[in-house]
Amino acid sequence: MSHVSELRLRDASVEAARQKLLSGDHLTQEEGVRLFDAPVMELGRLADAFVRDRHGDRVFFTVNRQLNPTNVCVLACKFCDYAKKPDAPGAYTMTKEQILSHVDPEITEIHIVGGLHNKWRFDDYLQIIRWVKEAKPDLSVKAYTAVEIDFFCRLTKKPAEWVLGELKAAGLDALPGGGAEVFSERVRKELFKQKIGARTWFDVHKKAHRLGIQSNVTLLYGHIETIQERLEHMIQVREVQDETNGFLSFIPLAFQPGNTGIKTRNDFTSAVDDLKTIAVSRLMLDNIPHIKAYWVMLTAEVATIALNFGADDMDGTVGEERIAHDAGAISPMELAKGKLIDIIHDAGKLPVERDVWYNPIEVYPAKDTVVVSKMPYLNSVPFYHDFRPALNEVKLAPLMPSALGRFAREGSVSAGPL
Ligand code: V47
Ligand code: SF4
Repeated sequence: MSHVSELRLRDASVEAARQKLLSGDHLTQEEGVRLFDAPVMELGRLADAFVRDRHGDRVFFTVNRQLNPTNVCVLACKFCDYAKKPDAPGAYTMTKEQILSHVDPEITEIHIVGGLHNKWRFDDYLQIIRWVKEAKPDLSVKAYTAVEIDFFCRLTKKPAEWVLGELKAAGLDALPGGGAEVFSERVRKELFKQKIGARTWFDVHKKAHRLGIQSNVTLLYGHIETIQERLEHMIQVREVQDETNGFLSFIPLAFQPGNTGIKTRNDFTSAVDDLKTIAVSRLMLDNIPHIKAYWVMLTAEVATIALNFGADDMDGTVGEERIAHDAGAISPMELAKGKLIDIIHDAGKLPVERDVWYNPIEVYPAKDTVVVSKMPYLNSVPFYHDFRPALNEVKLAPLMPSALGRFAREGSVSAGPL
């Protein structure tokens, strides 16, 4: 029995989606459109049941820093308030010292993304990875979007496989999901016509997956795109995932209007639209392991609720983020680790600190909470068959045997088949 199979729903479209998912089939674009029109709470119940079947009560986070080494960019995407021309006021290029000041001792992951600098060579970008890895060899490095990788191919006149191989040798661990925007030629021509489209973006990610570099994928929503275009975007991602299985997480990015002129300054996406987009992403992308509630763009408040609408990852502590904040994001620059843990407890979930590949590093149950490890193996099914903890104080955490043994020894997990 699963949460999805036991769920009783009143809305016909959400119930039809439930039946379809139980049969193991992907939802169609039309079914996705109907979900966007469905009552938000019903949609949330199905997405939450779906995510509970996969991840139990776990919500992942990481102790990370965002590093945006330069905002100088040869492109000028209309939705981007971050990029500057080289001589424009506010243009910056970090020194080695400034870059290394982002490598705090407590972080386990660094996320590097920035502009396409008019003077930098590929080696300057490689050097940044080498510096941070030298400073902290156990740091996970998630760096450079497909847009940057394609730029490096142009700079070096080498194929993406070579560029990715060099980055990997320098210490790259995973690719972030940026630069995907919306995979619609109509939107591309309107908002970012100089930038790579869907074909090149997917080509880079497929090549990375083949080289054993896993990646994320984003959707920039809440500007001029239609609901149909959001769903087409999700379906394209799902098709590539069926082929490569290399995507770790899907990240809906709520558009920050800032001074872009696309919308007025305070015309942020509504919380209902944010929650529906998270929930529909969870249900459409049934082959992607994780959905991220990126609090920087959603706000911490909406991200907290999103953890009951299908999201199972909060990204991380982040620190000094520039892209969203230059476009007027109202979230703080950083959330302390303790605050992230509190947010996840507030959502009634179990905080799990992770590495870039979602291996659990630490489990943080709330006071008086009992954590039971639900082993994700078929031979463990009898153990859990009738196990339906009625109390909110019992949290389920699917864990592999090695992790279960370690957390049981450390005392953060109370029971499980050992
Ligand atoms: O590609 C630019 C977006 C992205 C705006 O992989 C904007 O774990 C909203 O990709 N409003 C970069 N978004 C950020 C990104 C990301 C963030 C968090 C986690 C991960 C991950 C990736 O930011 C860009 C672009 O799509 N962006 N301008 C704006 N005004
Ligand atoms: Fe440059 Fe990226 Fe901004 Fe486009 S979104 S202008 S490529 S920094």
